[in-house]
Amino acid sequence: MSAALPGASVEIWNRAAPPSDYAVVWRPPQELFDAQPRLKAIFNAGAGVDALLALRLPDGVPLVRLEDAGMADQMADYVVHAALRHLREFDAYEAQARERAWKPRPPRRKVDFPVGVLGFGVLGEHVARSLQTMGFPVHAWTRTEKYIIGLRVFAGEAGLADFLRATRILVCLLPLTPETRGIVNRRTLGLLRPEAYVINVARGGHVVESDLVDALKEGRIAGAALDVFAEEPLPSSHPLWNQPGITVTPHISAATLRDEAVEQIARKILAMERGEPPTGVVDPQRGY
Ligand code: OXD
Repeated sequence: MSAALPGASVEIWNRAAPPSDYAVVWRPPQELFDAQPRLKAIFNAGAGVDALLALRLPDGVPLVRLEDAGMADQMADYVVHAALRHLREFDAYEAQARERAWKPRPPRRKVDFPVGVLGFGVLGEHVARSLQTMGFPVHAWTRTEKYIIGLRVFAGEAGLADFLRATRILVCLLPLTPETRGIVNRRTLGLLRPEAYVINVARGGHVVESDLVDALKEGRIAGAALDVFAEEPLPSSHPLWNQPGITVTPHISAATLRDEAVEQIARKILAMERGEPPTGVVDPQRGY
């Protein structure tokens, strides 16, 4: 940040830090905001702001999230990989290879694996387009009505059931808000196409983990690739660790890239200093 903003005084936050104009944060303590009365903006060094919105933030100070900043590509890699790995049954081939079993399985076609992307922000759109480029049929679900070229969109509570019925691979890329918490649950999993697969790269709070495990055990879904969990790090005793069909990764689907994040935040600070409003400002009512 110092290199990107010559002339600015940049400090690691500490309790005795003087009042600052801008805060760049990731999961900060409440104390930081209580001790910083003069902030002009808060920059979140990530895409999801759920942890921040759980705090008491100063009134009227814009909260700005990262927009892409190198995360969309990583997210697309992760989701496309998980979808292909499921489609082409690599888990089964890896198990067969351990037994030295040469056993080709019947081919599966992408057309039979329509992907439903929950959430269509910057990351959701890039992921959806990447899946389309790979040849998957893709549709999306958004909170409010949207017209998106070349992609079927289901909207709102009214569109959710039809969205799920059309989905065999469910990708969650929603912000975590009171409305979206627990959205992947027994009822919604039950509406998916048979042998559905779930990819969660958003927040653990979107998925009712016990419902997911039950759906898997009861054969209602085929499996899941999970990058995020209700409790992180995932406790070593958690049943998700050794559930056949579930792939666990440690919240790595899209890391904040330092150079990209610094460049974006510095650009927005400079814009604000010129009196221009930054993009990516969170609407606290909406929750993203
Ligand atoms: C983010 C994250 O929100 O890394 O950026 O989870």
